[in-house]
Amino acid sequence: MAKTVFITGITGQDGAYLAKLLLEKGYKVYGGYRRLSTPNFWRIEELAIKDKISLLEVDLLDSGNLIRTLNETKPDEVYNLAAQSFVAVSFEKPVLTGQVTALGVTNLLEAVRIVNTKIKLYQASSSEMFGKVQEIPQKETTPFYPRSPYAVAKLYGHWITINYRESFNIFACSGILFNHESPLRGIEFVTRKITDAAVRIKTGKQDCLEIGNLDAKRDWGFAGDYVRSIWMMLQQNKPEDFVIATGEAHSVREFIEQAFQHAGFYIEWRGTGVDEKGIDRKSGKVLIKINPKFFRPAEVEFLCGDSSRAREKLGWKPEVTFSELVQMMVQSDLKRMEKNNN
Ligand code: NAP
Ligand code: F7E
Repeated sequence: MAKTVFITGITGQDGAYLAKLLLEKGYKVYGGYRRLSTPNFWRIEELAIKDKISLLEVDLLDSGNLIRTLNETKPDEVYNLAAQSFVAVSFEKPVLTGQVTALGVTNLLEAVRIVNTKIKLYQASSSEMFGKVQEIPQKETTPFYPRSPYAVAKLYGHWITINYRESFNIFACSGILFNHESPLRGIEFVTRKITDAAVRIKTGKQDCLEIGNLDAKRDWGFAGDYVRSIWMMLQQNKPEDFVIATGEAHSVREFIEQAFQHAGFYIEWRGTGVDEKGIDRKSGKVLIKINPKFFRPAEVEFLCGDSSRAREKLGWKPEVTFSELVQMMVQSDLKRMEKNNN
């Protein structure tokens, strides 16, 4: 019989890719979205799956709403992808971030505990929990050192998931996913901000890109590859936590260089610190400027993951390389620009 799944955060990047994957696998998919005055379904529309998903208004802050949702949908698997997921905003809205990204997880776990402890649950943990890294590369046993209210909230979500597994024998897994990007990435995150800007500058719609810390390094993978891993986690015989990463770290600077190259610009760097500028070699125009408003109160300078456990036990590996990812994102933004002319 076809399995039923309930995904929180269906309007987000991972929600869209995971729903597509599970529909292809024959699941009946329920997707939870929070009510907004203007619906935000562009990702599931772009993947042409909106009509195949049963969409439900669900807020992680409302425990009764979650209990009723699980009672009505009777899922075999629940994927908790909803969160206030933007690190920069978490410094401005630390309480809201804690309510949604931390306590929201407990609301959902409680709903599982009350409705049916046989439901398998996935919790979206994050490499941000490693923060000021205590070991290189980071793996499941690396001690955590969160550096933002977001990372602190995710750490709570991570441990409460483990606690419910140990206390109530719930099949709950936590995936410690490193940064994963795609053409469906939110525009506020650095990768999509860069690819969008490269295309807008190329088409004369923007003069330059204002950016923060050029030297932060991340282990960036492709979201399509990463949602495969989270489904695999729930198909195991016993619940376990996994690090998901490519094992390669690249800087924001490198991401800019490659993205701008795909848009036809060769960036040369001049100056230092906040006065550093990225200049187009051909025209001499300044295309990249530093704006300290994009610096974080506490930065995560370097992340690079070791996903050996997932590769061995799940048989997972990433398919898309860093260069392919950058190219895919620029090309998709170019196509969007041509289609929408904005
Ligand atoms: P995303 O695009 O920002 O999506 C987050 C989703 O959460 C959106 O659908 C959002 O709805 C929803 N949401 C926010 N507050 C909610 C609330 N109170 N109730 C219900 N839904 C709410 O994030 P993503 O990149 O897909 O990431 C998915 C999950 O993985 C998140 O938990 C994120 O923190 C975590 N994660 C992401 C990465 C990464 O690199 N992408 C890495 C590690 C972990 P709206 O559309 O209405 O805002
Ligand atoms: O920043 C630097 C910034 O916002 C990456 C979320 O999905 O991944 C994501 O969190 C780096 C940071 O992602 C700008 O300071 C420089 O060092 O793209 P980001 P993030 O903070 O790594 C983790 C794994 C998650 O769990 C989160 O949900 O880039 N940076 N200049 C900038 N970042 C942004 N956003 N904007 C800039 O202008």
